[in-house]
Amino acid sequence: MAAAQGYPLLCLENPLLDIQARGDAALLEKYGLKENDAILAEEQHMGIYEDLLARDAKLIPGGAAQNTARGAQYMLPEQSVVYIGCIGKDKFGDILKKTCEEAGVHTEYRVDESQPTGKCGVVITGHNRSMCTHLAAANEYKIEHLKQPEIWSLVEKAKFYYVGGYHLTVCVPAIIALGEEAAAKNKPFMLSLSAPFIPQFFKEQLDSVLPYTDYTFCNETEALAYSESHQWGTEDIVEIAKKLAQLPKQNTQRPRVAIVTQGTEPTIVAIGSPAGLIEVKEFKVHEISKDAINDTNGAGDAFAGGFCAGIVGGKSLDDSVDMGQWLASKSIQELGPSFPFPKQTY
Ligand code: 26A
Repeated sequence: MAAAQGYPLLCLENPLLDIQARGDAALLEKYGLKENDAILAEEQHMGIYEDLLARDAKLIPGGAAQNTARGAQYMLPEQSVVYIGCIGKDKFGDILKKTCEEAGVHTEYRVDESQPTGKCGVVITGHNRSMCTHLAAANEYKIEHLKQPEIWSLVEKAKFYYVGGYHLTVCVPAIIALGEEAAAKNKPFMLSLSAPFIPQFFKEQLDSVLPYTDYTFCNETEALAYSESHQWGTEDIVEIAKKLAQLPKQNTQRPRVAIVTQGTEPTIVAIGSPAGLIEVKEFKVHEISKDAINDTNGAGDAFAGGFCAGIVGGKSLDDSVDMGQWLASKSIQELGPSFPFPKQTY
């Protein structure tokens, strides 16, 4: 049952179950995958899930923004986060729902009767992960679901929004509806670029929602892909962050903050201003020894989760970045996009 007072943070994207196993160069080559990438599965990729299961794959709840939702809830008081997306009527869907419940995240899934729950094949090689996603039911999210009175009332009650950029492949009108609501009521709207293929192949969709963003997250490869697809002519991450921060904005009451994570390198934060002056800050990551890393799948989602927890909790920008880096360092010590249990405190 939805809490009468709603949930301060509302997250939207594609609920997926990760099928994750260690792989090797031969497996990557068989499916034409790069060692560190995220793609949408096509016909020729469909065998990868069986291949991963044959390698003793683990089933781990995933979906980038669903990971972020669980991460934010990990650091916030109870009943702080609601997550929406579309699952199938099957065992995988049940696993996702249960995991969110256990993590304290309230879900309002649309359940599609015809498609199975989406899945993401994750091939781990060393500290890299290659992801191949079959969206299936996740692709069936429709604006009508968001506009149902009981869902829209949660949208109105929310005070912060986080959308995974991967949803740009699914339902742009839903993202815009959230962006409009956020801008009209001066509520922060946060979006991750998610993967290089989003600025490359979903450029128009991305550019139609970027004006709504108050916080824009990406990693260095996504920043470079954005710069390239927009012919900015620069590979300098600080320059790209500054340009992202200065892109046109719907809600002029807030500056845009562009946040670029770079693996173990410092996180770059650029803060725009109406006068065109841009402040740039750098934050060192929370270092852990290489041996302590389990896998980096979901590191960026965890960063966004910790950061959102900071913003929702009324913390400063600097503190929120630090919370993101703390949660990311915790997540990469776990298998897949998970967080330590019993709960550790920041
Ligand atoms: C549309 N695509 C490609 C995707 C995803 C995705 N989540 C939503 N949509 N491709 C991979 N992921 C998720 O990213 C997480 C790691 O950042 C995986 O499910 C994984 O949990």
